[in-house]
Amino acid sequence: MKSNPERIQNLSIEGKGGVFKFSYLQRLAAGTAIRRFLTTSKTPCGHPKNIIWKRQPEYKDVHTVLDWLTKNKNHIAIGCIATVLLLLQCLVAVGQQSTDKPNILFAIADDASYPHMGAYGADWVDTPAFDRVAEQGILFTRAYVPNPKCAPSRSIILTGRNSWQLEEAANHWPDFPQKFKVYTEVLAEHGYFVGSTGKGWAPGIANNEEGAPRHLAGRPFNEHQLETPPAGGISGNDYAANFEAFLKEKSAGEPFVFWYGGYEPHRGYEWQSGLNKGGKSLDQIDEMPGFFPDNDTIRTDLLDYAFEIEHFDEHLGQMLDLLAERGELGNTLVVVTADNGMPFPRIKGQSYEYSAHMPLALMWPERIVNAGRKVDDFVSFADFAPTFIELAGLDWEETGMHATVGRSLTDILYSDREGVVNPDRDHVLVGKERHDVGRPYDWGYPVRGIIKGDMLYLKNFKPDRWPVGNPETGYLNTDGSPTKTAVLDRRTAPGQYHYWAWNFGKRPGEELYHIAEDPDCLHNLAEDPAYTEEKKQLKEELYAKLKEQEDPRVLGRGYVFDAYRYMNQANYNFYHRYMEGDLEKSDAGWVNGSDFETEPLPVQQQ
Ligand SMILES: [Ca+2]
Repeated sequence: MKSNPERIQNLSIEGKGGVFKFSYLQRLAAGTAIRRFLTTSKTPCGHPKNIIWKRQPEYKDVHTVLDWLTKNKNHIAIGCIATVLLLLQCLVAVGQQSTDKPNILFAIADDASYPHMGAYGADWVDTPAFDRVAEQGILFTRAYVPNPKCAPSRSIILTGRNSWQLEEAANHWPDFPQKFKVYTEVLAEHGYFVGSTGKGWAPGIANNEEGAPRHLAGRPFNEHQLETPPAGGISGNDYAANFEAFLKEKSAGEPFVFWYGGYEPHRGYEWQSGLNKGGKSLDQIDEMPGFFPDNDTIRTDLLDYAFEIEHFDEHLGQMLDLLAERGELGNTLVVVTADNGMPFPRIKGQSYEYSAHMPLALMWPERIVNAGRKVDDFVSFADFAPTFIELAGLDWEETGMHATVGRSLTDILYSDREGVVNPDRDHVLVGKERHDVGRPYDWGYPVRGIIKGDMLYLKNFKPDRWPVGNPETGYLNTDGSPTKTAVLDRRTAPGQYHYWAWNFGKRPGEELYHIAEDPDCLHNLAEDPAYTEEKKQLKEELYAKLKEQEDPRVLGRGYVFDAYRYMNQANYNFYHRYMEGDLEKSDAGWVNGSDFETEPLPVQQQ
């Protein structure tokens, strides 16, 4: 609906009682009249309100109502016309609001690290759709997910809170607390058409009071399937067709919020799909993380990862084209990112630079000026929900959601600046509790940290625990892969032990890295006297902020996170059930049988 306030303001209608002009003063009085109208059962001229409404055939359409009024002007008492016009004014206001509300397309890949999108210069990953969003919008260089694992990452996005503020939802595979309302539920209550396809909030259980699923990412649209997915390991979901089905079900003019949750590039991969189907070559990879040995196996694995990112991107491209064809791209905020770092050792599920640093591009053609900007402000995933709530014209306090630590990104969206737009956005907090099982008593590996400027400080609260899970249960917080196998093999290879130690060995209580110079986070500066003061300041700021956020881990109640039940019945308490022979290696289906150490490991020689 396109409203035309000027036409309404200048309208005159002749009725039995004379000429009614919709004057400026009457416009001013409209608010009072409408409030009175809405709180009484009759119009000023004595008609029950429902008659007025029934007589307006399609009251949502201003022009239809105007036509109806004009045709019926001689049969309506002038008082009623006045009332209808005042109502109309109200509807115009509502109409303008809904026209102004942007649509939101939130596209999230599953397990992709910064900087593995073409726009960041990764030549071995071809992502024309992501690059288009960056060129026609904003490319972010410092977007971080506070907790780099599927379920907690998505919980942060949906609630605008850090994972340590979400009780059970701090963990992977949780029972998502009913008390935490999410932005999709709020927008659905306020006129948005809400849906999702692919991987929504997962994995875990999120039910309402009646025990029915809440569908936190939005009502699923998953009916359409691909005839043949491009490679084994790639989902059969025809994401773009399901987005189209969603749009077809939406009423004209209704704003939408849609969650495109690609299952890619989550493992598993079809071995050599990047080489054989993606037309890639091993020498295209110009950088190899320093914590991996450089060999053809790992390069091949990386290309297979790239091939899956490209599938995610291909469907994003189809969605952008579809919106453009429908004329809806201009007023759609498109957000493209991933939930956590790539599914490789020392990355996904850890708290390092590759783990938490995410690709992020936003476009909104009608509102973002100076498109093609690069922005260096620190952005946290807790910032998404406040952005969407503000764009929907709502105050957070009225949503019923718990208080957010995020900050709406509109200061960046509405600015024309590149580089650092808002110097206050100078850090991000990170942290984790339990991800995958694999330690005695389903313990987690608690970490908190802060990324500020060029530095990453991490506090490991339980350095006596195995950071990726116990060796005898297969290091379960790293998905099985050719790279994982290659690194595990290095433990006993002469002169290669350090690869195993970086990826799977125990860690000290504190870590400090200069991520600009050492993005691989290999040179721990925590005990370097040159960094004593800097470390102290970062630690103080971290603890002060965590206390402000009432994090149980720094308030002496960290044990609550270990006590929350891991909700996957198939493999909760995996350590004890496996060690006692009740479970098999194959019950941890995301790793390989060869990942389990069969001999007790020697004392670690770090
Ligand atoms: Ca993930």
